[in-house]
Amino acid sequence: LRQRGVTIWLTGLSASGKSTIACALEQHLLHLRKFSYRLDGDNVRFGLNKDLGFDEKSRNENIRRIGEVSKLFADACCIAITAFISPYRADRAGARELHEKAGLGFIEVFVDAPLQVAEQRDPKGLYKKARAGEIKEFTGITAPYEAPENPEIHIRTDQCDVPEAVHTIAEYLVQKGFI
Ligand code: GGZ
Repeated sequence: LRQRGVTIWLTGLSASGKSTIACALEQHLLHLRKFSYRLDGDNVRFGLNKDLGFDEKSRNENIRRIGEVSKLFADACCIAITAFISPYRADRAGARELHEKAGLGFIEVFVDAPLQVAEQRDPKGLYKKARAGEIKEFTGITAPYEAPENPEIHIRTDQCDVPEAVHTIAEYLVQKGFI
């Protein structure tokens, strides 16, 4: 039986917990011997998308390309996990449409931490820099984040830990027959 291709699309503010959850989910799937691949800033923004910045047009293009690449992974019967802010609803809808038109699964996961919580975490000091005006167009501060209205999964990272988040996503995958 071939694995059904699907993309698990994590969206949320900087420091909301996307990368942490994506890594833990990838580990979990690895233990189950499921073929998965994680796309995040480290392997996309420094390679394929190194020509792109953070203005609105660049983010649109960033997400368009990631949508196409994750679709290719899903088409290869992989479980693609993407961890990008993806702040614009229309861009996420575009990625979803690409998958659905190709008969591939698309699971939008809202990794939800209140701005105040994300800003308190500030693991890289980026919020502080944004408040000081040292980073322009910073999501949540000086650039928009359009929260999902109907995500398949909604995870509140200020109310649950990483294993719980992974469990929620894995349960959904089982329920829908992806794993
Ligand atoms: C938001 C920024 C910015 C600006 C640099 N706004 O917390 P991080 O550091 O590790 O993750 C953030 C990452 C966001 O890149 P994405 O490709 O996920 O963004 S988008 O989907 O909107 O295209 C943050 C860092 O890059 N970063 N400048 N201005 N985040």
